[in-house]
Amino acid sequence: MLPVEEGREIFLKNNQVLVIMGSDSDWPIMQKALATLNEFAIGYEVHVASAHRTTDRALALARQAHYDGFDVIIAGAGAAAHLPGVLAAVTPLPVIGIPINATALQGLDALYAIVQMPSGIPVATVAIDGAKNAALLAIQILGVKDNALRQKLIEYKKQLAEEVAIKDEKIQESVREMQKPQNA
Ligand code: C2R
Repeated sequence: MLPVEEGREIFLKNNQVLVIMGSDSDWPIMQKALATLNEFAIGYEVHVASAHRTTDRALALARQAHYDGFDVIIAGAGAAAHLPGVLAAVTPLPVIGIPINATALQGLDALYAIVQMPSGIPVATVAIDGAKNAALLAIQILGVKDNALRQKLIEYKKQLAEEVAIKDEKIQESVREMQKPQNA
């Protein structure tokens, strides 16, 4: 049973992941997270909201998220990326931050802003533009209590390993080719 705060509505939407990006300019990168959530058939809702430009809206989304049935928040932002940390400040849900490469500092500004959270308010930070990993981490969090999803993750990792084995075989062929005597 979800905790009920006075005056707050509970409205379960059956979407497990709330995705927020600081601007629509983050969309090309953020789409990669959505593609991975689609691959695992995870329901999500997506919004543009900014801790700087639409502070009240960003706070409202984060404060409402667990009442709406979300389990994880993914937040992507570039530049002085305060968004993920501000969302994390007002939600009990885990927040995964994606530093977006959006300025002359090529994502380092966002990386530092997201990863260097003060003690007490963690944000799980993935690589610069690492939207796919953000989705995978969200799915792994959801998989903690969902055996079917965990099984899908096991299959996914097997598939990754098979792809590496195929790459290794191709490289072996190239190496054999290079090692053939030249003027045979
Ligand atoms: P524009 O392209 O709209 O100028 O945004 C966005 O995530 C984007 O990467 C440039 C960059 O600013 C970021 N942004 C933040 C925040 N709001 C927008 N870092 C925030 O509240 O942290």
